Amino acid sequence: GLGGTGLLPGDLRERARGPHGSTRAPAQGAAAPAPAPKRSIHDAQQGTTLPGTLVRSEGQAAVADESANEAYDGLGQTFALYAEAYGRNSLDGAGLELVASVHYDRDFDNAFWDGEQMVFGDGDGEYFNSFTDSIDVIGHELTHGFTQFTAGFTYVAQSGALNESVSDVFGSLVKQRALKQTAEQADWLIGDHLFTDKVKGVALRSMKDPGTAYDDPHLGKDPQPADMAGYQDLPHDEQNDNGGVHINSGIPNRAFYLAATGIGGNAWEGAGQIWFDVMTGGGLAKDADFTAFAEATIKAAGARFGAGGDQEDAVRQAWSTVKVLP
Ligand code: ASN
Ligand code: ZN
Repeated sequence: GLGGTGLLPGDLRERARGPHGSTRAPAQGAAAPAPAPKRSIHDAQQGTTLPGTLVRSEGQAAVADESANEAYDGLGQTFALYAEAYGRNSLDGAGLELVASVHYDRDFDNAFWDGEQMVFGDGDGEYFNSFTDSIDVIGHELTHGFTQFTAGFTYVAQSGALNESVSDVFGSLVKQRALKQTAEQADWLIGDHLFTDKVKGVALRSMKDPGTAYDDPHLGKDPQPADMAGYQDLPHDEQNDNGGVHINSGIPNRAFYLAATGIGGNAWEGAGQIWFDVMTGGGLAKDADFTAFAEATIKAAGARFGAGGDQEDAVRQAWSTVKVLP
């Protein structure tokens, strides 16, 4: 016989349960419970063993360590963007715990997502402050997790630059939403609190004006191109930033900025919703290039806001301005 334990064959049972293993839909009239974050912040104590010592978990009051509190709050703001703007329960859509470690290594000038958690360095103190100081950087790292669970863009060349850009997009949206800024009011900078006074620059990157974020004797000049005429076709190895993933991301970053300001209002509601729909829509290959991504956003804009509407026009115009589309 069927030998099953339930009434439905496996595939139907899966569908009845809904995506991402969620349980049944709430009874009619009942409000769906608001998803809540599950955060834990650890202290790597300037070592490289992860996650380190647990210093603050969900619901606990602020602690003495400022970096731990910044990480806790930034994780909360990022969770809130995904949950409240897009109805997504954490990075995986299934309530994934958000784990972060602060004080990673000594003089560590970076932050990263290691496939399972976020990691933040304190900066060297000479050129860089703590990497928890910028909420958009926290949103950036967490969004690498979101991308891993959705489009899964391969971290090399154009799909890698899309992976990087999507992290900047939602990182910036975390900040814009927290500050209640419209697309016009936002600064469109990534990491605007990371540089010390010693650095000639305003941030790690500018989505509005790629290539203008810094020009400094020690750090060099911001290498990002603003359109395809400046695309850097680099070797696909780690010494060359995996084919310029943090360089060429300037192109889709600026396309997002142009789409968001073209649509107007709150960027997380217009362009952000379109980019979110593309990331979660399942229609793109893991090695998608800029053109495939651009076409998907135009299609998603039409599907979400009306085919041939102003949003679709704004998105198409944005990709044309950065010379990804004619
Ligand atoms: N902060 C960088 C990033 O998230 C670290 C890295 O390249 N993995 O893109
Ligand atoms: Zn990144």
